Amino acid sequence: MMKIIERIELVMGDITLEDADAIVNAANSRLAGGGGVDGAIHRAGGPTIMEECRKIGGCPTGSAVITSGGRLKARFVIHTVGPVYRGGGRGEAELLARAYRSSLEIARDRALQTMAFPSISTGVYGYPVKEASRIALKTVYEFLKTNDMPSLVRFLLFSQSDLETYMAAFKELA
Ligand code: AR6
Repeated sequence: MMKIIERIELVMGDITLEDADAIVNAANSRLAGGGGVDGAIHRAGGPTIMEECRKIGGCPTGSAVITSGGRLKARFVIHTVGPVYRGGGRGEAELLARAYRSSLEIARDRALQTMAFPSISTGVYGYPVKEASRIALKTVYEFLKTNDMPSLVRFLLFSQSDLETYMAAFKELA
């Protein structure tokens, strides 16, 4: 049996270039597109992703939906919605954990082997990266303990500083 920790990778880079079965988008609840990683995924993947999002219609905070990957290398995009950070006392931690869990459940149910996450909620939505990284890694770690799929989860961090913050949280895991 592969150790759980070996099924999690942290790298710096652009998630739109990832060659995974699915990449995760940090979307908004209207699935309306926007800036940040959402804008980058729709630009790189082309208009079919937005057409599918329109048909789906929306996604509550903490939930996730799946579309094709359009022109991306990734076969699918899992769109999830993290919480807007409002100080931490409004259930943000649980909602952020749920966003990760919902995405992982979709990947598992589709029998996807590999998936890549950005750092959900830590851009426009203002979640402090240190706290968010702990929640992200803990949630993925706990999920992988009881699920064989996905077999590999990669975090695509967009800056050296985010990568370092995630690496520190990763060391606290096991
Ligand atoms: N690859 C990987 N990470 C990226 C990329 C990329 N190409 N581009 C940005 N990031 P954000 P949120 C990082 O703001 O906080 C949108 O408008 C970015 O540096 O994309 O969940 C949506 O429509 C940051 O570390 O997502 C929503 O309205 C991380 O991705 C809202 O923003 C997340 O930042 C969601 O806000």
